[in-house]
Amino acid sequence: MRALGLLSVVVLAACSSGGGAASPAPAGSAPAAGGPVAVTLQEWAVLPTPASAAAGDVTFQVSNTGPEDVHEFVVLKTDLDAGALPTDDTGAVDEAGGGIEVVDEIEDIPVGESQDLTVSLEAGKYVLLCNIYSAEEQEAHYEMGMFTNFTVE
Ligand SMILES: [Cu+2]
Repeated sequence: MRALGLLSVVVLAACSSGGGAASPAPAGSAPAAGGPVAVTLQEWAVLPTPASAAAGDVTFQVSNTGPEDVHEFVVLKTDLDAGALPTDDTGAVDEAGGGIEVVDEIEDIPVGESQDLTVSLEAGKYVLLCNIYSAEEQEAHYEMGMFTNFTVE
């Protein structure tokens, strides 16, 4: 029994210390920490599943389900709450504003389409949002509710 216990400890250690980007997850393995994050963009929400990820390379699989508007996907590193970001006159987030740092983004995802974005994230607090402003409709998608907090552990 004792030997078995030791063995499992060794196996766990080997798994957690392994890898980096060069080792793809084995096919058929259950999604775990480090798996992709599915994100739905819609009027008016940003819905990540799960709402957190392990530090390292994180892949967001982003789908715009509309039903009508083009959306974008922005990853911000910030300690601010998702609903309290600095905004400009239109109500869109000021991406050069204090306390936020743009990590990366996917611009203009048409309704019904999906795109992936892989970014290297350290542990901390993040915000995922759509920062489109439609002059025609005078709608800042951020103001309409397209934001959410996201945690990297
Ligand atoms: Cu949007």
